[in-house]
Amino acid sequence: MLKLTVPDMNCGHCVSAVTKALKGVDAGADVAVDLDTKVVTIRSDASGEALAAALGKAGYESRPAA
Ligand SMILES: [Cu+2]
Repeated sequence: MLKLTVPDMNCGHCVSAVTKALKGVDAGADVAVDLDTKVVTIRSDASGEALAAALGKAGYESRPAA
């Protein structure tokens, strides 16, 4: 399981954009977004690098959540 902090997420639109970007890498990924903490929890076989790169392409910086 991968947890990424995505500081620029602030509304439902961001949640769907982030979710869509991650599912573009792995359609079967399990994505859970917590807008309060801005943490995205991802269950996927894809690499963390590939997932973070897809988020970057969608316009969202991310870093590993503590
Ligand atoms: Cu938004």
